[in-house]
Amino acid sequence: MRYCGWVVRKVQVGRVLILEVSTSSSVRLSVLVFKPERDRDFYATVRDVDVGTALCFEGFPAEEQKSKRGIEYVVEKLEIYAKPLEPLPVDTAGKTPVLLDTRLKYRWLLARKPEERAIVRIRSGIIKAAREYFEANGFTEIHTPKIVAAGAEGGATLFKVQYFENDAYLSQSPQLYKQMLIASFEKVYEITPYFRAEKFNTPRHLNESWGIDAEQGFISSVEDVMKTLEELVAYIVNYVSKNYREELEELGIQPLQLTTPFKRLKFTEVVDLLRSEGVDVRENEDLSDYAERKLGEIMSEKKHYLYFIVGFPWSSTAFYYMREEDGIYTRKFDLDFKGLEIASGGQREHRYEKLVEALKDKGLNPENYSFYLEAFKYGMPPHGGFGLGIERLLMKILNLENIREAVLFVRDRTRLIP
Ligand code: AMO
Repeated sequence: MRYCGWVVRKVQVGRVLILEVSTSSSVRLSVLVFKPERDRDFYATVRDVDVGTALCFEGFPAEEQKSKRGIEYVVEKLEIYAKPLEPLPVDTAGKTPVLLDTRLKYRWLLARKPEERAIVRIRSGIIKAAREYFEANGFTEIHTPKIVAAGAEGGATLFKVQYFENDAYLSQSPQLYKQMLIASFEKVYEITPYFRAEKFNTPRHLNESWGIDAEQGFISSVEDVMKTLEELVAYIVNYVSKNYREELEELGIQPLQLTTPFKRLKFTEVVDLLRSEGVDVRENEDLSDYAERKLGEIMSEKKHYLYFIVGFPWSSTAFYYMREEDGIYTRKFDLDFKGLEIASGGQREHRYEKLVEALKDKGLNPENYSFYLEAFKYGMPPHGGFGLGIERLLMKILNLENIREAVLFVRDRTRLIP
């Protein structure tokens, strides 16, 4: 076998030279052991190698595995590809701790470290699992525009771009487009960036984040959509637990095994529950971060780590969620994972007249949404869907404290490079 990677540490023990190499084949390091009498041909070359060097080697695992840091190899062939021009700005061997700020600046380089690599690999595992789930369940993958003329999630968080002679925006969500496609597909999904000009700097928000969006038609109730979401999340989490054992171990995370259904709580029930614990909550507003966290504690005590909150008040939601007959509540839900919202979704308003009314009620001009509204004229079935935040899910699976750790190149209030 040929392995390629980068030297993260070089140690001399007596006359034995050891190179610790980070390769793509495993999150575990490859420990290359060179003994002067056995490896005379390589010895001079290896002595010259610095931390950071890119190399490939062929070899076999040593009979006696003594290193705790990785898998020991006896090298049979060695090719040096590139030496570093200067010492590395960060310690890729993981011996020296790094501040979050430095970590975010050099994530692309620190990804040579097993822990950082493990996070990136598990993130890619989430995407793989989601695709597998959707493909096995009759969903078609779509791509919708990221430069758009109208927002779906409220004007305050739109990034404006100059689109030739017109004003345009970066897409906050594929919401309008995925719904339009329910005029021709029963089930669609998209793995997509969300661009949101949220001004606050929190451990849970990014200005460019990624979502797994789905939309399905011909539903009989919002339950059909919740079922898809809980199945998807359980599939992803169980897939990661099964296929990323080494990565989870590297991060000291106990693999989770989820079973469905997840607990469902009515929004009104949540209000009562939180009030009974002395938390200040309003009936007509979304839950605050504090209330969400508090609910997470209450639910964790009952061993409910993932739970839905269903039936948010109309005054707290976007225009496209279906309103109940009472006009006060909607068929919008959130899915929370230990006190953090990881997804939102719901049943949509599919009746043309009601949708126009809803836009007006939210102070929006239906004319700006005419391209979207048109899709509701030609046989739009009852439908619903959701958006699942990839970084938020990864954060919860790996117990990350800050959402920035869940993404390789961070876009937040102060970061536009790298
Ligand atoms: P919502 O705005 O709740 O719903 O977004 C869906 C999920 O995306 C994640 N998310 C974010 N993650 C990090 N930083 C952000 N700034 C950010 N914004 C959102 C969260 C959130 O639960 N169109 C609807 C979904 C639908 O109804 O289909 C929507 O976008 O995990």
